Amino acid sequence: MNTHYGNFIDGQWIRSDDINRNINPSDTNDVIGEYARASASQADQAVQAARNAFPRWSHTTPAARHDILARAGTEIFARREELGRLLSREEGKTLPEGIGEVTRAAQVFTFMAGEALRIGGERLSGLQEGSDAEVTREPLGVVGIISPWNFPIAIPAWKIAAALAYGNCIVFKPAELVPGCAWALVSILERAGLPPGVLNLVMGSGRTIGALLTTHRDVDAISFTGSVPTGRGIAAACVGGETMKRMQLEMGGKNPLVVLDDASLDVAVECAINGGFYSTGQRCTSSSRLIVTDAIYDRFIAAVMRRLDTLQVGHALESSTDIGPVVDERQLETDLSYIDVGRNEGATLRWGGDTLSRKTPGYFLQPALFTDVRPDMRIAREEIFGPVVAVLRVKGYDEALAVANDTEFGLSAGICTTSLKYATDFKRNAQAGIVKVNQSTSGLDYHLPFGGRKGSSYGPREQGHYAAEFYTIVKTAYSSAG
Ligand code: TXE
Repeated sequence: MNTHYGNFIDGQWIRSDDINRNINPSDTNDVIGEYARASASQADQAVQAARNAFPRWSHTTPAARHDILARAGTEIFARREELGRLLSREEGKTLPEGIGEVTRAAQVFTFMAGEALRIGGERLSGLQEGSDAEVTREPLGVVGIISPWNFPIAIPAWKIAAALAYGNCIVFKPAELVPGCAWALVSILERAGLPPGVLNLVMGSGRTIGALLTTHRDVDAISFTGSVPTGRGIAAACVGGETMKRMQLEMGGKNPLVVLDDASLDVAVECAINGGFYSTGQRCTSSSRLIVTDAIYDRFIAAVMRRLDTLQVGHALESSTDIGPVVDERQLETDLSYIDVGRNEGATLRWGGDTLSRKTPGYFLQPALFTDVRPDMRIAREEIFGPVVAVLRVKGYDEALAVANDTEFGLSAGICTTSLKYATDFKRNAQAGIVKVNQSTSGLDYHLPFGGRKGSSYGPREQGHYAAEFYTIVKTAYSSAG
């Protein structure tokens, strides 16, 4: 008998006969639990509950909001090994990666607890004699949070913690593949003392429950992370219905890592391995394009392949594993089809690319390294979202920058160089929301703004103090002595 996990609506855990079996991608015989799928009418109840809870929650003291968020952060941190294990079991990243992600979620709650206290405004002089002006920030109302599978606790954490810190109520719809971390997070926030209705969990399909949130008249804003096509559809729904919703969309990436002749080889190889292949390449900030200049090219490729020889692909919970499985069968098929596309386009598959058998049935894929990739090939242009990396050879820095920017995306961009001149120029001219010098394109700090440009993102940044730009609305008040 598998454990049943319900939805959370207006402070009640609600069971359902319609269930989603949560399967471990490292061992498809392992069922983590049965998670209730919400119906459309339950999602509607969740929105109403959030709407009803909003007047009181938005007027709670900052201290009360701080204490709830801080208690949640403390519990997440104390349970990081157990929750990290759950995360690795349902998503497939390695146990150290899973524990690291849970630790990050705890840090986000602790930081955002402080934001509840730090939220302030400005006082200015008005233009009329005796007139004062105040600019303050108020919560938006009900926020729909729609999250992807690749960071099952960190992404919900940075959206939920920010929404709550600034006084909003939430209906949260996690990705179908990772309900376990979502359920655990909501149950922690319930225990931390959130009043009923402030945070509601509706697990279920994007096309029904997610779409309902994006068109619902009582949802004021949507924060979404996921794929580009879904993001585009959500954007149209948010402005095309009865209400014009505020939205924040974090979507794909095709992030370049430029390696110049003067780079430290060790640093460049570690950046490429970490950014390209860790977390099974399933990060929106992954370095899926390595853009390498002529003189270092052969040494760099040889060194990357030597490192790939040392990496173990296997069960996410085994201590010897460096790279866990692909998240599910559909994503594995996508990865394999792009490996075929790369071969058919004339790129050279220099390393890996085959599926692997392990003791348990799972979606194990060798990392794939393609060389002789041209900028116009699909494997250089489209987000694959797997451990498949394209290497593009260029003559020098100017060509490297042009190739790096030749993409519809603009999330993260990295350069490995010891030249101050090129590092400075790259920071100025890379068309990306995040630029890294001698660091992996992945791996971000929770107190700094996160988001991209071009086709990668739409709307204000997430994380840090910048989260206030999305989760609050500005009010300008004028007053004179009566
Ligand atoms: O994303 P989706 P999925 C990319 C990556 C991956 C692909 C599919 O390329 O292969 O997306 O992943 C909900 N209205 N990224 O299927 O479909 C859905 O239920 C409202 C990149 O997870 O975009 C889930 O909760 N919501 C990305 C969320 O949207 C809808 C991270 C994301 O689902 C909806 C993850 C609808 N019509 C995947 N349809 C990154 N770059 O960070 C679906 N959803």
